[in-house]
Amino acid sequence: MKLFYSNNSPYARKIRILIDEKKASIILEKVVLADKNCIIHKYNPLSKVPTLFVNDISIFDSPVIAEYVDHKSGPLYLIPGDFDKRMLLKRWEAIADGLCDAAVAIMLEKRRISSQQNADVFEKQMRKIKLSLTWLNEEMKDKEYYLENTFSYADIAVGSALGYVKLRYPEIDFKEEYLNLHRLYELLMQRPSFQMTAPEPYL
Ligand SMILES: N[C@@H](CCC(=O)N[C@@H](CS)C(=O)NCC(=O)O)C(=O)O
Repeated sequence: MKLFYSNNSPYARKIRILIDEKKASIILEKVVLADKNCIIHKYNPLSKVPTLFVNDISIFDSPVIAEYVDHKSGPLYLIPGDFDKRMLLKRWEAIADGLCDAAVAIMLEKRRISSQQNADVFEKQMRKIKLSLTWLNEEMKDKEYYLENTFSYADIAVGSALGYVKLRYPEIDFKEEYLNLHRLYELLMQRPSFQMTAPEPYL
């Protein structure tokens, strides 16, 4: 079983953290998406990371991979089997992924030459980021972890998104504006799985 990932992908970081937390035996292979001949083209028609290759098939995208990894590497399940709890968790993952989508959209817009950049894109995506952070922050009120105050894949998904937003927007003062999320990230960063997958500023 092999996971293809790239260094600072927040979607891939979720899975790398999950793999480490579950002590799942999966080989990690780093790819560079910008390479024209990147091996990912062979494993995923969408050429995206993360991609999991197992039993001669490729599995994507990250929510699907997470289900697979958690299910196949029990018994400490980080995604609950109970339907209602699972829906709460999936909903959190959806916000976390949406947060990453907005942050990535701004980053891609910034990479365009300045005369082609669209101010509306920045404004629209930044609004999504701010509203999502406000929403998540409110949901973490009086809690240590999101789901039943117990560490789960919901915290991994949001923690990974927070790490990415912090990397790309260091000007956002989490302690001042989103204290509950600041506390959550500090707590998560005490875990080796989060420490060893922390995004690298120069990439
Ligand atoms: N919804 C996907 C998003 C994955 C994604 O967009 N990954 C980015 C890296 S952060 C990627 O592979 N981009 C390459 C591309 O879109 O060509 C998931 O959750 O796995």
